Amino acid sequence: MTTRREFLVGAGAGLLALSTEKLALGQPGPADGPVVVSTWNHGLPANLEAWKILDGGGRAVDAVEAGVRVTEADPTVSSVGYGGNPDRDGRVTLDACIMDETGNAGSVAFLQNILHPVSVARKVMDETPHVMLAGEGALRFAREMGFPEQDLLTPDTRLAWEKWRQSGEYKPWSAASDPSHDTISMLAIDAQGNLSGSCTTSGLAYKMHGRVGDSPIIGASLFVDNEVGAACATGVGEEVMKTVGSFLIVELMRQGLSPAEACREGVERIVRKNPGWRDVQVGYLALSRSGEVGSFAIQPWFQYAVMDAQGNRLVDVKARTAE
Ligand code: SD4
Repeated sequence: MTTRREFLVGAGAGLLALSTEKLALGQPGPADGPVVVSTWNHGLPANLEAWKILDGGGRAVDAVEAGVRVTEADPTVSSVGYGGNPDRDGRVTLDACIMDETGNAGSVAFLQNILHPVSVARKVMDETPHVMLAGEGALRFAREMGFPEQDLLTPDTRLAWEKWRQSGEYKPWSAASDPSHDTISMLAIDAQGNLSGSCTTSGLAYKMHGRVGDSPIIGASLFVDNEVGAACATGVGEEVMKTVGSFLIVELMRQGLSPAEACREGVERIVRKNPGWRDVQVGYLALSRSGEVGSFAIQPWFQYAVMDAQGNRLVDVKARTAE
């Protein structure tokens, strides 16, 4: 099969210019084949799971749900699902969302004791007339849908929380020297050229009880528009929410910016609004309808994982503080 790269190289400058022009009009051609991208290095095993569905001709929405479930179940990932850091009261509270190619979306916020919040978000999307359920109501719905309850605190996260409690310093946003953010957000294109995305997290470590971040907010942590592309976020959710980051990035792509340029502008919006921007981390990741991937972050330690027919690999992301 001819890849997009071979096609562009073989077609010469004229066609390249044409494809750039189409992009500028916000109408990129469809992707050559499936692509999945996700935040951080735990995106590698998550991508593999998503790829099983994409490679078999399945839907992107099924792939992004299956992919992040791997991270939710992994006790070594301290900011997602089982083994996620608790809030300052010692409770693991989860935020997650999912969005499909038709613009349908589902989300859960402040959900406790459920291993797979992304699948509850999927049920909210598929089985209810609503987009978002929170707290006790989300838990009741999860029970009704047959999700089992379990304690998500592990011996390791309990120990770390007890240690933190001794000082009890409440500074969850002071992320400049703390590369511990590791929410997973995932975007995918399937063989039909359809886009979907997901996001799931236990949020900032030792946050206030009841705090909800960007991760369940459609438009903040995640946005998908099948005509244009998709974007997602990781990092300090307050900054992402205040700038409606993922929606902003998709809209900038619609106006002709590449995914990387749009992610950079998403970061610039935070930099311009918040004089304390050097103390936070936010990483954006975007995927255009044509399969182009781009990313940009405030701090230099953000990485994303990308998988396509060429394989699964980790990419270091350019950062604003490194400029
Ligand atoms: C939040 N955005 O709750 C999440 C945290 C995160 O990498 O992404 N960590 O604000």
